[in-house]
Amino acid sequence: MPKMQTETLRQTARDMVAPGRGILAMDESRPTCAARFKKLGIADSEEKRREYRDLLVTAPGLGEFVSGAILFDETIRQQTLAGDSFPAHLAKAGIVPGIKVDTGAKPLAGFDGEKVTEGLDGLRERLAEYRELGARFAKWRAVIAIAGADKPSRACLMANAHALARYAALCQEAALVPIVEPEVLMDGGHDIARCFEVTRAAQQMVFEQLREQNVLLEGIVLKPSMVVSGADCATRAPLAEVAEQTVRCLKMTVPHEVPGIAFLSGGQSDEEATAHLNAMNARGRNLPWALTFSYGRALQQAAMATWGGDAANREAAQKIAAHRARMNGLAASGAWSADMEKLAA
Ligand code: 5MM
Repeated sequence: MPKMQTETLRQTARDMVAPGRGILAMDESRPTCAARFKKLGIADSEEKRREYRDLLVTAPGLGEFVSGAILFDETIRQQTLAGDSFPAHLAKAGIVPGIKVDTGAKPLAGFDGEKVTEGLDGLRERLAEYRELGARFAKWRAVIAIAGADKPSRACLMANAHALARYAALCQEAALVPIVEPEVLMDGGHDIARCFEVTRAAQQMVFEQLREQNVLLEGIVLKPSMVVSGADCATRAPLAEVAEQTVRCLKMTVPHEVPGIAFLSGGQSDEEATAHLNAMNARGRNLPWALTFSYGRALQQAAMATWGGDAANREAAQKIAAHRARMNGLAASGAWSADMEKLAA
C-alpha cells in the first residue's frame, strides 16, 4: 500500500476515535428504519427518512461530541433540507462521513439458526463509488447469536471473521477505514461468563483473520458489543462487572496497534450504554486504545420518539440528540455522572 494511503488511513481512524468524541450510527436499512418509524406512527417514506436524518446531522453542537456518522446507501445520495449532500454537510460540521456496506446477515447454510453477513460481491466497485460520494470510512456488521452450549458454532465465527477481514482489506485498498463490527447479540438467557467466552472467541478469530488478510491494524476501528448478561438472564451482572469483563476481554484480544474501539449499544437503555462506557473510561486504566461509542439506538431513540414525524418537534428532538451525544462524549472521557443527565435534561 502506498505510504500516503497508509497515513490517510491512520489519520482517519484517529479522527474517528478522537478524545471525547464518538460515532453516530444512523445507517438503519429500510426495513429496520420502517420498523422503528412504525412503532411511533411515522410514515415509511424516503422523504420522512430524509427529514429525520437531516434533523440528526444538523442538530446544533453535534460535532463537538460526534466524530463520525455512518450513513445508509439511500442517505449518502440524498441532500439535506438546506441542499448539501449529507457527506458534504457532515464534512463541513467536522464529522467524518461513513457508509454501511454490508448487505445484511443471511442464514448460514448447514448451520440452522446461525447467520453470516454478505456483501463481498462487487464490493470493490461500490467502495470506489462511496469514496467519490464523500465517504471516508465504512462499516460491516457480523451478527453472532448465543443459543445453548453449541451456538455459535466455530464455523459461524470463522465465516464471519473471514468476511470481515476480506471487507476490511478491500476498504483499505480504497483508502476507507473499515469499522469491524462483530456483534454478539444480547438476546437469550445466558450469563455474563458465557457472553465473555463467545465475545473473546469471536474477537480472537477476527484479529487472526485481519492479520491473515494483511489488514493494517492502525487503520481500523473495532466496533464490538459489550460483555453483558443475556437479556433474559435471571441475574444481571452489575455495571462495574460489565466494565471489568469487557475491558478484560478486549485486553486479551485486541492488539495495541488498533487506535480505537467504538462500542455498539445493542439494545441497552440510553443511560445504561452511557454509564457502561463511562465506567470503562473512569477507572484510570492505562489502555492502549481509545474507548468510545458508535451507538445507533442509544443515541437516537429518545430523539426519534420526540420528533414523531412532526416538523413542529424538530428543535426539541435535536436538543435531545445533542444531549445524548454530549453525555456519551463525556463518558468517552470518563467524565460523565448521572447528575449531569438530570441537570441537562
Ligand atoms: C443503526 O443500526 C445499524 C443498521 O442496522 P440494520 O442493518 O439491521 O438496519 C446497526 O448496524 C448499528 O450500527 C449497530 O448494530 C449498532 O447499533 P446499536 O443500536 O446496537 O447501538
